[in-house]
Amino acid sequence: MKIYFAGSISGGRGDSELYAQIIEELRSYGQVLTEHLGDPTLTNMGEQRTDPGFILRRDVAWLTAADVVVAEVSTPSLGVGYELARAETMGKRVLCLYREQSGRHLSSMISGNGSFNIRTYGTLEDARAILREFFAA
Ligand code: 6K6
Repeated sequence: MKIYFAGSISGGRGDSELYAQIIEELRSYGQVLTEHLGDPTLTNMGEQRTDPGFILRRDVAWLTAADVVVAEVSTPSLGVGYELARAETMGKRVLCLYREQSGRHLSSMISGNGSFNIRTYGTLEDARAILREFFAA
């Protein structure tokens, strides 16, 4: 099972520790192609020396190879939105994990998309239970 995990980079790295914990959990279900997203040393500037065209081609190749996509969508991110749209076109199974936060709401472009499995959670334990359900289905 190849898993493409999507989470914010330039959109903000406030949830990077949570991404690392979700990635750790995802490892018990398969190979996570995008493990770098949980790297606490990765800032919202990304790897500035890396050619953006290279990153786009590599990430789309990983997305193409993935069996499922799991996106943490609590921090709004253009890149995650783009990946979700590409995943939809590719017909991938997609799980979006969204943490309720006061004063914020998930973009209607994501919440209104019936082809995504969108689940709201509070704690990491909740997220683990959602992942168990998603991978058992
Ligand atoms: C390389 C290593 C660390 O940072 C970099 C450079 N940037 C990116 N590297 C890998 N994936 C990226 C990079 N920038 C965006 N992405 C992809 O878009 C990731 O797969 C994320 O799911 C998503 C984040 O988009 P933004 O708009 O928040 O950056």
